[in-house]
Amino acid sequence: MKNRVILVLALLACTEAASEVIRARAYIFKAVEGQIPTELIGTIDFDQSGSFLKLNGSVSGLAAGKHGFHIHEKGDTGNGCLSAGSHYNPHKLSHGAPDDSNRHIGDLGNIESPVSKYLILMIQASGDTAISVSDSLASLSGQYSIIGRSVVIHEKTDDLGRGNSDQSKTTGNAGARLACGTIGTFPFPT
Ligand SMILES: [Cu+2]
Ligand SMILES: [Zn+2]
Repeated sequence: MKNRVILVLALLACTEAASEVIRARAYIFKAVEGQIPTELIGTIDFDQSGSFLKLNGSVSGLAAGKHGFHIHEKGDTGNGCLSAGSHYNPHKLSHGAPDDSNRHIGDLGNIESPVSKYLILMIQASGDTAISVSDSLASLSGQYSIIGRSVVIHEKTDDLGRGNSDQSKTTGNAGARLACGTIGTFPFPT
């Protein structure tokens, strides 16, 4: 009897561990002023293991340098990505860096686009921007899940709440929205 109880508990533990990995994806579209974006410029995969969230993907066409990278509260990418609303911030905290305890859930810092190797030839060319971000606050599960919300990529560098601008503590003064995509669950092949 005791062995059977242990076996059942072990099986339950396995099921629990297996169901802990959650995946999602955001197809990233280039923002078009006043419109719903339609030009696909990248994909970002989300992979959650316990409280550890990993984002992997790439986006094309971004200018070299750092770009603010956030989860915004709504999944609506219309009106040039403005319909996605503000940074996802259910706890009403200040904008900050990913490492800060006082930050929005959506504050994932910056992604960085490499300087194109063709710049020396004065040819305007921008390669793909690799995205590799991890976070342990934003999550694909629970009450504050980011599924159904949006990823937004900004024109400028997010100052991580440390700038002089009066927008520093709300948006990181990251400027216009260049691209966005809704975070969704899809039937991933196994
Ligand atoms: Cu943003
Ligand atoms: Zn923020």
